[in-house]
Amino acid sequence: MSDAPKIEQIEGQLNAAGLRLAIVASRFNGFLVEPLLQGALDALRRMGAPAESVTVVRCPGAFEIPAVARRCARSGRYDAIICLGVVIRGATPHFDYVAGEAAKGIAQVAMEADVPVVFGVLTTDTVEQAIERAGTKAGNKGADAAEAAVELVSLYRQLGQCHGQ
Ligand code: INI
Repeated sequence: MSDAPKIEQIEGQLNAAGLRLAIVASRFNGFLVEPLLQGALDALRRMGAPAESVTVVRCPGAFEIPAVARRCARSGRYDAIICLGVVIRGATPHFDYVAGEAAKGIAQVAMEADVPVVFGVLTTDTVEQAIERAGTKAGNKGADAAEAAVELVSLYRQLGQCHGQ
């Protein structure tokens, strides 16, 4: 038996049973956002959230995701918001504005919301890199985002920072 003091550890559980979840999915690069969405839905189902507990909210592009996510968070209807989109670098600086605003905006919403708001937006240099992260070589970032959301709901509840707590 060690005499070392026991360190308190708090971590979230991956149990989505009973949770109400919103997925904000942008339509731009839809052929890549769709596998992210399917990955997220599959992960949620495996964690115990049936399809009826999930609402998919569509928006035009990644630039619009933060404003839509903010409204979802403020509605009080959801235990977590999962943001999904794909931004691919082009020949102009447009990418930097769209990707930057999406990342900054989602982070801002996450900081002010009472519920977890997670970033499942791919920002890549090429279509190939996005394909790799949308359910092929490098996993599925939609599924990863869904797991992060469910873990954070549990964590926030333990920390007493979730709405209704
Ligand atoms: N939106 C994306 O989601 N991904 C992109 O790669 C992208 N590019 O490259 O232009 C993009 N643009 C649209 C943007 O998100 C807004 O919907 C549009 O500017 C209207 O506000």
